[in-house]
Amino acid sequence: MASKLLRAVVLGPPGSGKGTVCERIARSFGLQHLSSGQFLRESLGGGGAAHWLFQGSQDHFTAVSLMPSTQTSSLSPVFCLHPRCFPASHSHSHPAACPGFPRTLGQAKALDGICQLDLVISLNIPFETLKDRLGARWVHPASGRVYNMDFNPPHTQGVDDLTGEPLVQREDDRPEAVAARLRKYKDAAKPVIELYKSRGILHSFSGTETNKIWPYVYSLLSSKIPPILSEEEH
Ligand code: G5P
Ligand code: MG
Repeated sequence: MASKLLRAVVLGPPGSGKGTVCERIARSFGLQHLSSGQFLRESLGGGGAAHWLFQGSQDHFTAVSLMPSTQTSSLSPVFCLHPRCFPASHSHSHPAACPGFPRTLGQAKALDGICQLDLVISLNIPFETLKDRLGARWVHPASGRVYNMDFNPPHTQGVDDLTGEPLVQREDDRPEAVAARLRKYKDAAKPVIELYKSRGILHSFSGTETNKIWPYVYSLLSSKIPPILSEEEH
């Protein structure tokens, strides 16, 4: 079993299940779940802060700072803030799983200046499946909890299970917005995927169901770091 920190990211198009898979990784391996999209939404909702800090819990955290220009598409990570991010000699085995980052070749190169990734998990899901999933997604804005009317519906329709607060549909889940997001993702992601493939660290998982992909992701990570939950307990 490896004893160093594992640096991993999860990539995939909108609706591919990055958030769902990372939430399972976080619970199964005792990690913090970081989402660049969630931070972005919170920051923009809060008036467009000029600076975001992504950080996990305790002393094993990933901090990536994004400095926006005028458009979200030109975000670039500028530094990994904390010296304890990805320490070279660490006595524990803790991965950093960050869904949706890096999203462009520029971000991938900037990340190279911060650390070398060990593992990239890429989710390949058919376009039609993505559209269906996003159309049925409901979120709890305050926590980022994600539901799907087919896959993981809330106990009571339209209401968050934990807080009882109303669920909303994301603005960018409207069908016309989804099509534009998918196009944008495809163009930006291709060179990123190629880069990690050429480095031999890309692990691609294809399918239409997260529950069928998950055992393979779990098995891959379990071979590198010790889980705290079994595969079924996510
Ligand atoms: P986000 O928030 O990262 P996207 O577009 O990359 O947004 P998104 O939409 O959040 O990704 P996801 O996390 O990949 O999708 O998918 P998910 O939420 O887990 O699953 C989608 C739905 O399907 C959910 O309802 C889930 O319950 C359901 N589901 C999961 N598995 C199954 C299944 O097997 N079956 C079924 N039926 N349902 C399932 O980023 C938002 C925007 O911010 C910007 C970008 O513009 C991005 O579009 N952004 C960045 N910009 C620049 N740089 C960055 N690094 C950026 N990060 C974000
Ligand atoms: Mg997400």
